[in-house]
Amino acid sequence: MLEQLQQLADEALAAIAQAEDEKQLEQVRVKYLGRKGLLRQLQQGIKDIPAEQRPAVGKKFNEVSAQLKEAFAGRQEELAARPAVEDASADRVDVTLPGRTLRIGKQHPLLATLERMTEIFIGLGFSVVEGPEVENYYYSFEALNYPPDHPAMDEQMTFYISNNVLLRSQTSTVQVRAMERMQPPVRIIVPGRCFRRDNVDATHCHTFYQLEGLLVDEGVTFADLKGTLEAFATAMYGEQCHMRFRPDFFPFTEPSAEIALTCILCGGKGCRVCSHTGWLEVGGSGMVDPNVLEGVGYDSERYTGFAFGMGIERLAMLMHGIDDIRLFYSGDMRFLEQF
Ligand code: 2NM
Repeated sequence: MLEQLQQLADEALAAIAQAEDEKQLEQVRVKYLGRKGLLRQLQQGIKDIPAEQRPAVGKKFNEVSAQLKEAFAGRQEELAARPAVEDASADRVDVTLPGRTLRIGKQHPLLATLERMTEIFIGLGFSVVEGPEVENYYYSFEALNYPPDHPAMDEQMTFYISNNVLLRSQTSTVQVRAMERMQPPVRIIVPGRCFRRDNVDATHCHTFYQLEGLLVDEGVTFADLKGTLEAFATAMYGEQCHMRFRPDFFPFTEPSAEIALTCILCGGKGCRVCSHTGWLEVGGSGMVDPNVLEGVGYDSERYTGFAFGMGIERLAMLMHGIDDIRLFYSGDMRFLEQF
């Protein structure tokens, strides 16, 4: 009992000394000296100890109680006498502390890539056109010469809002709308968000970005298409970067070609990223099908045109050596701060 009492006294004295203002001190007082305080609680145990020890313990109780009351009064005086300036000094600003740096945002790597591509095509005489992400069936398929039930539609599985309204799976829809409004010469690029019903993995996402180009005029040839894309490849990745065409199929172009660029990571020598081919597929292209031109009211005997489409994510991934498309949409600052 004596030991417990001494322990309580030590604890209470420390708490009194540490109380920083009158309010804290009062809390300490209530805790130890209050009517239901710890000292009282301990005191109630006196009746359980042997009678011959009671006088000594009782004496100690009185001593501790007096000691604590004195310490309490002393600390109370100290706190009351504390000069006002000391209060103020607690709030003083330390002007020598380093400042908190504001986090300044910066451009997302996808947008940076998109803007670079856009600038290159503007330099080649194209202008930028934008259009709706939600489209109807006509602009999505019919106007682009998709026959009903054609296997090429499989690639176009997208999100339907109703039978006739869907999220665009390519920005060609906007080019059809632009052609309806304009007369040749047409020289436009359409950057924008597209959607498809793909399972998400390292190279696919249900939402992605595309840049499509379209040029319609008298006497436009396949050579113009090839020259334009070669000029783009050089401007984007440098003199060592070249373009390769291989036959492909799209309903809206005939003939059509897959676009591949010299692998920018290995310079065409062959590496893991290009599957040791030295080439990277970045999109598709071709001569606009006469049916598409006639569909927007152009005379396909007089006008010809070329069109192409490239995936922004793909180009950004190649440029920065990024191996997972999902990183673009993760919002992970550790990823984004690297650019
Ligand atoms: C591509 C590939 C090939 C394309 C065609 C048209 C339009 F509107 F003129 F028919 N716009 N974009 C096109 C052609 C897009 O993307 C891979």
